Amino acid sequence: MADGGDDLDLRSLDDDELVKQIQDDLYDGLKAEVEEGVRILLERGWTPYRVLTEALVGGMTIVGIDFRDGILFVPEVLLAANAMKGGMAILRPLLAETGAPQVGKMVIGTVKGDIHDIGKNLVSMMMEGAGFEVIDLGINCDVEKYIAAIEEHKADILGMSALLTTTMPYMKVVIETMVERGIRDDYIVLVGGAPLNEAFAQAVGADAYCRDAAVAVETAKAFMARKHNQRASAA
Ligand code: B1M
Repeated sequence: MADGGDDLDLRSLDDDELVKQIQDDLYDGLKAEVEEGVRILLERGWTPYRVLTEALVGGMTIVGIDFRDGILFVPEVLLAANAMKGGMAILRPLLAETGAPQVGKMVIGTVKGDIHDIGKNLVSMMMEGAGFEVIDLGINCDVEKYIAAIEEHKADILGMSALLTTTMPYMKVVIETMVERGIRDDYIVLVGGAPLNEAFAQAVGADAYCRDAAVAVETAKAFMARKHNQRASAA
Protein backbone atom coordinates (compact mmCIF):
# COMPACT_ATOMS: atom_id res chain seq x y z
CA MET A 1 0.00 0.00 0.00
CA ALA A 2 1.30 3.48 0.69
CA ASP A 3 4.90 4.17 1.59
CA GLY A 4 5.45 5.10 5.21
CA GLY A 5 4.34 8.65 4.55
CA ASP A 6 7.32 9.96 6.55
CA ASP A 7 7.46 13.27 4.73
CA LEU A 8 3.77 13.52 3.96
CA ASP A 9 1.96 16.41 5.64
CA LEU A 10 -1.36 14.84 6.62
CA ARG A 11 -2.85 18.29 7.16
CA SER A 12 -2.41 19.12 3.48
CA LEU A 13 -4.85 16.36 2.51
CA ASP A 14 -8.57 16.91 2.10
CA ASP A 15 -10.93 14.70 4.13
CA ASP A 16 -11.29 11.94 1.54
CA GLU A 17 -7.55 11.79 0.93
CA LEU A 18 -6.88 11.78 4.65
CA VAL A 19 -9.26 8.89 5.29
CA LYS A 20 -7.56 6.95 2.50
CA GLN A 21 -4.15 7.79 3.97
CA ILE A 22 -5.23 6.70 7.47
CA GLN A 23 -6.40 3.40 5.99
CA ASP A 24 -3.06 2.98 4.18
CA ASP A 25 -1.16 3.80 7.38
CA LEU A 26 -3.29 1.34 9.33
CA TYR A 27 -2.56 -1.29 6.71
CA ASP A 28 1.15 -0.55 7.11
CA GLY A 29 0.90 -0.66 10.92
CA LEU A 30 1.99 2.96 11.34
CA LYS A 31 0.44 3.69 14.71
CA ALA A 32 1.71 7.27 15.19
CA GLU A 33 0.48 8.27 11.72
CA VAL A 34 -2.94 6.71 12.32
CA GLU A 35 -3.20 8.56 15.63
CA GLU A 36 -2.26 11.85 13.97
CA GLY A 37 -4.81 11.30 11.21
CA VAL A 38 -7.53 10.57 13.75
CA ARG A 39 -6.71 13.77 15.64
CA ILE A 40 -6.85 15.84 12.45
CA LEU A 41 -10.27 14.47 11.47
CA LEU A 42 -11.55 15.27 14.97
CA GLU A 43 -10.13 18.80 14.72
CA ARG A 44 -12.01 19.16 11.44
CA GLY A 45 -15.26 18.47 13.26
CA TRP A 46 -15.76 14.80 12.42
CA THR A 47 -17.70 12.94 15.10
CA PRO A 48 -15.73 10.22 16.91
CA TYR A 49 -18.21 7.66 15.58
CA ARG A 50 -17.62 8.72 11.98
CA VAL A 51 -13.84 8.59 12.39
CA LEU A 52 -14.17 5.14 13.92
CA THR A 53 -16.39 3.63 11.29
CA GLU A 54 -15.13 5.31 8.12
CA ALA A 55 -11.40 5.56 8.76
CA LEU A 56 -10.50 2.82 11.26
CA VAL A 57 -13.04 0.07 10.64
CA GLY A 58 -12.82 0.77 6.92
CA GLY A 59 -9.05 0.31 7.11
CA MET A 60 -9.31 -2.90 9.09
CA THR A 61 -11.74 -4.30 6.54
CA ILE A 62 -9.06 -3.95 3.84
CA VAL A 63 -6.54 -5.66 6.14
CA GLY A 64 -9.03 -8.49 6.68
CA ILE A 65 -9.47 -9.07 2.96
CA ASP A 66 -5.72 -9.23 2.31
CA PHE A 67 -5.20 -11.47 5.34
CA ARG A 68 -7.82 -13.84 3.97
CA ASP A 69 -6.21 -13.79 0.53
CA GLY A 70 -2.74 -14.57 1.88
CA ILE A 71 -1.29 -11.15 1.00
CA LEU A 72 -0.80 -10.19 4.66
CA PHE A 73 0.39 -12.51 7.42
CA VAL A 74 -0.03 -12.59 11.19
CA PRO A 75 2.89 -10.23 12.07
CA GLU A 76 1.62 -7.55 9.68
CA VAL A 77 -1.95 -7.94 10.90
CA LEU A 78 -0.75 -7.59 14.49
CA LEU A 79 0.94 -4.31 13.58
CA ALA A 80 -2.24 -3.13 11.86
CA ALA A 81 -4.25 -4.13 14.93
CA ASN A 82 -1.86 -2.18 17.12
CA ALA A 83 -2.26 0.91 14.92
CA MET A 84 -6.03 0.49 15.06
CA LYS A 85 -5.90 0.32 18.85
CA GLY A 86 -3.88 3.56 18.92
CA GLY A 87 -6.65 5.32 17.03
CA MET A 88 -9.35 3.71 19.16
CA ALA A 89 -7.64 4.86 22.36
CA ILE A 90 -8.07 8.49 21.26
CA LEU A 91 -11.73 7.96 20.41
CA ARG A 92 -12.72 5.93 23.49
CA PRO A 93 -13.06 8.83 25.98
CA LEU A 94 -14.79 10.99 23.38
CA LEU A 95 -17.37 8.32 22.64
CA ALA A 96 -17.93 7.84 26.35
CA GLU A 97 -18.40 11.61 26.85
CA THR A 98 -21.31 11.73 24.44
CA GLY A 99 -23.04 9.05 26.50
CA ALA A 100 -26.37 9.31 28.20
CA PRO A 101 -26.94 8.50 31.89
CA GLN A 102 -26.25 4.87 32.74
CA VAL A 103 -28.83 2.63 31.12
CA GLY A 104 -27.52 -0.79 32.09
CA LYS A 105 -24.52 -2.93 32.82
CA MET A 106 -22.81 -5.32 30.43
CA VAL A 107 -20.10 -7.91 30.93
CA ILE A 108 -18.31 -8.69 27.68
CA GLY A 109 -15.44 -10.92 26.62
CA THR A 110 -14.02 -12.90 23.72
CA VAL A 111 -14.64 -16.62 24.12
CA LYS A 112 -12.15 -19.28 25.14
CA GLY A 113 -9.52 -20.10 22.53
CA ASP A 114 -9.99 -16.79 20.72
CA ILE A 115 -7.67 -13.81 21.00
CA HIS A 116 -9.38 -11.40 18.60
CA ASP A 117 -10.39 -8.34 20.56
CA ILE A 118 -10.69 -5.38 18.20
CA GLY A 119 -14.39 -5.87 17.49
CA LYS A 120 -15.15 -6.56 21.14
CA ASN A 121 -13.27 -3.41 22.16
CA LEU A 122 -15.25 -1.44 19.65
CA VAL A 123 -18.50 -2.79 21.02
CA SER A 124 -17.34 -1.88 24.55
CA MET A 125 -16.52 1.65 23.47
CA MET A 126 -19.82 2.17 21.72
CA MET A 127 -21.76 0.71 24.64
CA GLU A 128 -19.95 3.03 27.06
CA GLY A 129 -20.72 5.88 24.71
CA ALA A 130 -24.39 4.96 24.84
CA GLY A 131 -24.42 5.09 28.64
CA PHE A 132 -23.81 1.47 29.59
CA GLU A 133 -21.32 0.46 32.26
CA VAL A 134 -19.07 -2.13 30.63
CA ILE A 135 -16.98 -4.74 32.40
CA ASP A 136 -14.54 -6.02 29.80
CA LEU A 137 -13.11 -9.44 30.61
CA GLY A 138 -10.66 -9.40 27.71
CA ILE A 139 -9.91 -12.42 25.55
CA ASN A 140 -9.92 -16.20 25.96
CA CYS A 141 -12.75 -16.21 28.52
CA ASP A 142 -14.00 -19.51 29.84
CA VAL A 143 -17.46 -20.16 31.19
CA GLU A 144 -16.48 -19.73 34.83
CA LYS A 145 -14.99 -16.33 34.14
CA TYR A 146 -18.15 -15.15 32.40
CA ILE A 147 -20.46 -16.48 35.09
CA ALA A 148 -18.38 -15.16 37.98
CA ALA A 149 -18.37 -11.70 36.39
CA ILE A 150 -22.08 -11.45 35.60
CA GLU A 151 -22.91 -12.54 39.14
CA GLU A 152 -20.33 -10.34 40.86
CA HIS A 153 -21.26 -7.22 38.89
CA LYS A 154 -24.99 -7.96 38.79
CA ALA A 155 -24.91 -7.39 35.05
CA ASP A 156 -27.98 -6.96 32.89
CA ILE A 157 -26.27 -8.19 29.75
CA LEU A 158 -23.69 -10.80 28.88
CA GLY A 159 -21.91 -10.08 25.59
CA MET A 160 -19.74 -12.69 23.90
CA SER A 161 -17.51 -12.22 20.90
CA ALA A 162 -15.95 -14.87 18.63
CA LEU A 163 -14.07 -14.43 15.38
CA LEU A 164 -13.24 -18.02 14.58
CA THR A 165 -15.54 -20.75 13.36
CA THR A 166 -13.66 -23.04 15.75
CA THR A 167 -14.37 -20.88 18.83
CA MET A 168 -17.92 -19.70 18.20
CA PRO A 169 -19.47 -23.01 19.39
CA TYR A 170 -18.11 -22.20 22.85
CA MET A 171 -20.94 -19.70 23.23
CA LYS A 172 -23.28 -22.67 23.47
CA VAL A 173 -21.20 -24.09 26.33
CA VAL A 174 -21.59 -20.84 28.26
CA ILE A 175 -25.33 -20.55 27.65
CA GLU A 176 -25.98 -24.22 28.46
CA THR A 177 -24.06 -23.86 31.71
CA MET A 178 -26.20 -20.85 32.57
CA VAL A 179 -29.31 -22.93 31.88
CA GLU A 180 -28.00 -25.80 34.06
CA ARG A 181 -27.41 -23.38 36.92
CA GLY A 182 -30.87 -21.86 36.56
CA ILE A 183 -29.57 -18.36 35.81
CA ARG A 184 -30.06 -18.13 32.03
CA ASP A 185 -33.21 -16.04 32.24
CA ASP A 186 -31.62 -13.57 34.65
CA TYR A 187 -29.49 -12.10 31.87
CA ILE A 188 -29.80 -10.80 28.34
CA VAL A 189 -27.26 -12.68 26.22
CA LEU A 190 -25.99 -10.92 23.10
CA VAL A 191 -23.45 -12.45 20.74
CA GLY A 192 -21.38 -11.09 17.88
CA GLY A 193 -18.38 -11.62 15.65
CA ALA A 194 -17.78 -11.86 11.93
CA PRO A 195 -18.56 -15.58 11.41
CA LEU A 196 -21.85 -15.53 13.37
CA ASN A 197 -25.36 -14.92 12.12
CA GLU A 198 -28.88 -14.83 13.49
CA ALA A 199 -29.53 -18.51 12.93
CA PHE A 200 -26.42 -19.37 14.92
CA ALA A 201 -27.41 -17.06 17.77
CA GLN A 202 -30.82 -18.69 17.91
CA ALA A 203 -29.33 -22.18 17.77
CA VAL A 204 -27.04 -21.55 20.76
CA GLY A 205 -29.83 -19.95 22.77
CA ALA A 206 -28.67 -16.32 22.75
CA ASP A 207 -31.21 -13.51 22.89
CA ALA A 208 -29.81 -11.79 19.83
CA TYR A 209 -27.02 -11.61 17.28
CA CYS A 210 -25.42 -8.20 16.79
CA ARG A 211 -23.96 -7.61 13.35
CA ASP A 212 -21.83 -4.67 14.46
CA ALA A 213 -21.23 -2.33 17.36
CA ALA A 214 -24.03 0.04 16.42
CA VAL A 215 -26.49 -2.85 16.26
CA ALA A 216 -25.18 -4.08 19.62
CA VAL A 217 -26.04 -0.71 21.18
CA GLU A 218 -29.50 -0.58 19.63
CA THR A 219 -30.23 -4.19 20.59
CA ALA A 220 -29.01 -3.69 24.16
CA LYS A 221 -31.13 -0.56 24.54
CA ALA A 222 -34.22 -2.32 23.19
CA PHE A 223 -33.78 -5.24 25.59
CA MET A 224 -33.18 -2.91 28.52
CA ALA A 225 -36.35 -0.96 27.69
CA ARG A 226 -38.29 -4.23 27.60
CA LYS A 227 -36.79 -5.26 30.96
CA HIS A 228 -37.79 -1.95 32.56
CA ASN A 229 -41.31 -2.22 31.15
CA GLN A 230 -41.67 -5.76 32.53
CA ARG A 231 -40.52 -4.56 35.95
CA ALA A 232 -42.94 -1.63 35.85
CA SER A 233 -45.93 -3.78 34.91
CA ALA A 234 -45.04 -6.36 37.58
CA ALA A 235 -44.94 -3.66 40.28
CO1 B1M B 1 -7.45 -13.51 12.74
N1 B1M B 1 -8.74 -14.46 11.64
N2 B1M B 1 -6.56 -15.18 13.19
N3 B1M B 1 -6.15 -12.39 13.65
N4 B1M B 1 -8.28 -12.02 11.93
C1 B1M B 1 -9.85 -13.69 11.07
C2 B1M B 1 -11.04 -13.69 12.02
C3 B1M B 1 -10.12 -14.47 9.72
C4 B1M B 1 -11.56 -14.33 9.21
C5 B1M B 1 -9.08 -14.02 8.67
C6 B1M B 1 -9.29 -14.67 7.34
O1 B1M B 1 -8.89 -15.79 7.14
N5 B1M B 1 -9.90 -13.95 6.43
C7 B1M B 1 -9.74 -15.93 10.12
C8 B1M B 1 -10.87 -16.78 10.70
C9 B1M B 1 -11.35 -17.85 9.73
C10 B1M B 1 -12.44 -18.64 10.32
O2 B1M B 1 -12.48 -19.03 11.45
N6 B1M B 1 -13.43 -18.89 9.49
C11 B1M B 1 -8.64 -15.68 11.14
C12 B1M B 1 -7.67 -16.65 11.53
C13 B1M B 1 -7.69 -17.95 10.76
C14 B1M B 1 -6.72 -16.40 12.54
C15 B1M B 1 -5.65 -17.36 13.08
C16 B1M B 1 -6.10 -18.82 13.26
C17 B1M B 1 -4.45 -17.21 12.11
C18 B1M B 1 -3.29 -18.12 12.39
O3 B1M B 1 -2.73 -18.12 13.44
N7 B1M B 1 -2.98 -18.87 11.37
C19 B1M B 1 -5.28 -16.71 14.42
C20 B1M B 1 -6.18 -17.21 15.58
C21 B1M B 1 -5.70 -16.79 16.93
C22 B1M B 1 -6.72 -17.11 18.00
O4 B1M B 1 -7.63 -16.35 18.24
N8 B1M B 1 -6.58 -18.26 18.65
C23 B1M B 1 -5.57 -15.28 14.11
C24 B1M B 1 -4.88 -14.22 14.69
C25 B1M B 1 -5.12 -12.89 14.40
C26 B1M B 1 -4.24 -11.75 14.92
C27 B1M B 1 -3.70 -11.98 16.32
C28 B1M B 1 -3.10 -11.59 13.95
C29 B1M B 1 -5.21 -10.52 14.76
C30 B1M B 1 -6.03 -10.21 16.03
C31 B1M B 1 -5.52 -9.01 16.75
C32 B1M B 1 -6.51 -8.56 17.81
O5 B1M B 1 -7.71 -8.71 17.70
N9 B1M B 1 -5.96 -7.98 18.83
C33 B1M B 1 -6.18 -11.04 13.71
C34 B1M B 1 -7.04 -10.19 12.94
C35 B1M B 1 -6.86 -8.70 13.15
C36 B1M B 1 -8.01 -10.71 12.06
C37 B1M B 1 -8.89 -9.95 11.05
C38 B1M B 1 -7.98 -9.55 9.88
C39 B1M B 1 -9.60 -8.71 11.51
C40 B1M B 1 -10.51 -8.92 12.72
C41 B1M B 1 -10.95 -7.56 13.17
O6 B1M B 1 -10.38 -7.01 14.09
N10 B1M B 1 -11.92 -6.98 12.44
C42 B1M B 1 -9.96 -11.07 10.67
C43 B1M B 1 -10.51 -10.93 9.26
C44 B1M B 1 -11.88 -10.31 9.24
O7 B1M B 1 -12.64 -10.37 10.20
N11 B1M B 1 -12.23 -9.75 8.14
C45 B1M B 1 -9.30 -12.31 11.11
C46 B1M B 1 -12.38 -5.62 12.69
C47 B1M B 1 -13.47 -5.63 13.75
C48 B1M B 1 -13.94 -4.21 13.95
O8 B1M B 1 -14.55 -6.40 13.26
O9 B1M B 1 -14.11 -8.26 14.90
O10 B1M B 1 -15.90 -8.50 13.12
P1 B1M B 1 -15.14 -7.66 14.06
O11 B1M B 1 -16.18 -6.99 15.06
C49 B1M B 1 -17.38 -6.34 14.65
C50 B1M B 1 -18.59 -7.28 14.55
O12 B1M B 1 -18.25 -8.61 14.26
C51 B1M B 1 -19.31 -7.09 15.85
O13 B1M B 1 -19.08 -5.73 16.14
C52 B1M B 1 -17.73 -5.41 15.80
C53 B1M B 1 -17.64 -3.94 15.51
O14 B1M B 1 -18.52 -3.51 14.52
N12 B1M B 1 -18.91 -7.85 17.05
C54 B1M B 1 -19.74 -7.95 18.12
C55 B1M B 1 -17.76 -8.50 17.35
N13 B1M B 1 -17.81 -8.99 18.58
C56 B1M B 1 -19.02 -8.68 19.09
C57 B1M B 1 -19.59 -8.96 20.33
C58 B1M B 1 -20.86 -8.49 20.59
C59 B1M B 1 -21.57 -7.77 19.62
C60 B1M B 1 -21.02 -7.49 18.38
O15 B1M B 1 -21.36 -8.79 21.79
C61 B1M B 1 -22.56 -8.28 22.15
